[in-house]
Amino acid sequence: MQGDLAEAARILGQAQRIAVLTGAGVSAESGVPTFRGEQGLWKSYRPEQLANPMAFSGNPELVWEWYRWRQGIVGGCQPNPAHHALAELEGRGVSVTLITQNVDGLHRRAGSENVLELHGNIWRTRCTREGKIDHYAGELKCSCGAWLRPHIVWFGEQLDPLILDQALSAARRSQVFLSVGTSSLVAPANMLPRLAADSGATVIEVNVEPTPLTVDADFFLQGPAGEVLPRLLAKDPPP
Ligand code: BJW
Repeated sequence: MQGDLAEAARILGQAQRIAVLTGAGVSAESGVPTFRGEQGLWKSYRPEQLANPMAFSGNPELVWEWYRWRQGIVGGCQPNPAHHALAELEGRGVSVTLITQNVDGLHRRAGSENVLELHGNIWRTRCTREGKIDHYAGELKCSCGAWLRPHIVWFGEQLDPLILDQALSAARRSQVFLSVGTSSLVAPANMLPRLAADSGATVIEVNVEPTPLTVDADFFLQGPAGEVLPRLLAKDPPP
């Protein structure tokens, strides 16, 4: 019973508390490359080689060059029907917590407000000496003279404990947990659907291909998020 969109839509429509986890796939149709596809490569580096603190301390200019390239892509992208469908869901008077692994800011640009950015935001910087967080303004050095770094959670780094706590509690409280466009490979985000399921939630996965979560999901709706979500979240879902 993995692919029944109408039944999944019916259960979603009755839920009062919904948690949504999104990954790079939700922004793919906006033109933002995913991490683990061929498109995710830049100058033959894999994201894991650049998105880590060792890479930054060894060559901050190279890591910043990658982030500026990505800022250029994201800056030219617009939210797609998947982002808009999720923003519209928030306006329906039910509790919706949107937990995203994406750093592109497209959910907020689509109008979602209750957003937890688990892995940070590409438009913010953090001083490597003082920890001060700011909007990216083109500068790579702080006024104190230290390097600014992207305010992003790299491999081997801990997530903001406050944001992670909020995500864990939203997963535990949810009646429906929706996982969209994520490979479900990266921890601790990939633990959230299982936590929700253990707390009694119905887990619905939307992806173009199966992931390690698929066997445990109650529903697996295969297809592009920009096509599946507007149907799944329609006010009058198909009978
Ligand atoms: C579509 C679609 C369409 C396509 N519609 N679907 C060894 C060394 C170091 C760390 C570890 C290690 N082993 C394990 C770890 C832990 C590590 C981890 O999980 N690694 C795994 C890869 C094995 N995790 C961490 O390091 C985390 N920290 C941590 O655990 O701290 C603990 C700790 C405790 C004590 C001390 C110290 C630490 C931090 C993880 C941070 C992840 N950061 C990144 C990089 C951010 C950089 C940046 O953006 O610049 O975040 S990794 C990268 O993966 C990025 C993403 O947010 C994240 C998830 O990827 P996502 O979103 O799932 O994308 P893809 O590309 O993988 O998948 C896209 C999916 O969409 C696919 O399934 C497609 O099919 C689908 N799709 N089009 C619907 N139209």
